Amino acid sequence: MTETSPYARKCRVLIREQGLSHRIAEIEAMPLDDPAALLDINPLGKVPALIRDDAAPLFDSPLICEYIDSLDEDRWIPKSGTARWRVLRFQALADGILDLAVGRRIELTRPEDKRHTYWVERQESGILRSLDLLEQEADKFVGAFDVGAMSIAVALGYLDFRYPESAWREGRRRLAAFYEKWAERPSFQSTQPPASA
Ligand SMILES: N[C@@H](CCC(=O)N[C@@H](CS)C(=O)NCC(=O)O)C(=O)O
Repeated sequence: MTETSPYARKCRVLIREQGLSHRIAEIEAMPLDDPAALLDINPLGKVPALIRDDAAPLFDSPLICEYIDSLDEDRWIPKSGTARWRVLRFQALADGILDLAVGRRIELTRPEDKRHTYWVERQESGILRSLDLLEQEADKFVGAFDVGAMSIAVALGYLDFRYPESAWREGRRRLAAFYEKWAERPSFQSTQPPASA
């Protein structure tokens, strides 16, 4: 994991919320350095990745969250029914916001003559449309403690971290109030990305 990765943060928050810190160790790996220890367990070269004692390593945060959730009685991903699809849908939307926000940041760090405004604008529009949908549907996840709500809070935290100038709260009162509550939780406080990164 890296402390700045929002995908890793989803897994780290879940580990804390489910009281599993004594069973899962967190090892720092910088994916862009291509460390052999990471490539050995995840050929995609991305974090997070999870080593298990008795089975193949896992990668991709939705899969790792599903695995972590299976280790505890208190389910943050319902096993079946409408609730399962609601939670997984919100996780997919939150992860999609992250994909767009991370992609946009990569695009913006290129030298100006190599940047594609088309992609930056497309990513921006996708983020804004998704935030609007979340504001509209807030009653479906506000007050819930599950992987869907948690992933949304992690995505909003990432916008604050990497786009401090973003006015995502404007016109999205319910989403802003939802995030404030999550940001106070010990699982969020102890997984804050370092201010200097
Ligand atoms: N879909 C993956 C995305 C993971 C991901 O893109 N992680 C970033 C760090 S924030 C990474 O490792 N990037 C290195 C790379 O793309 O080569 C997940 O949900 O875990």
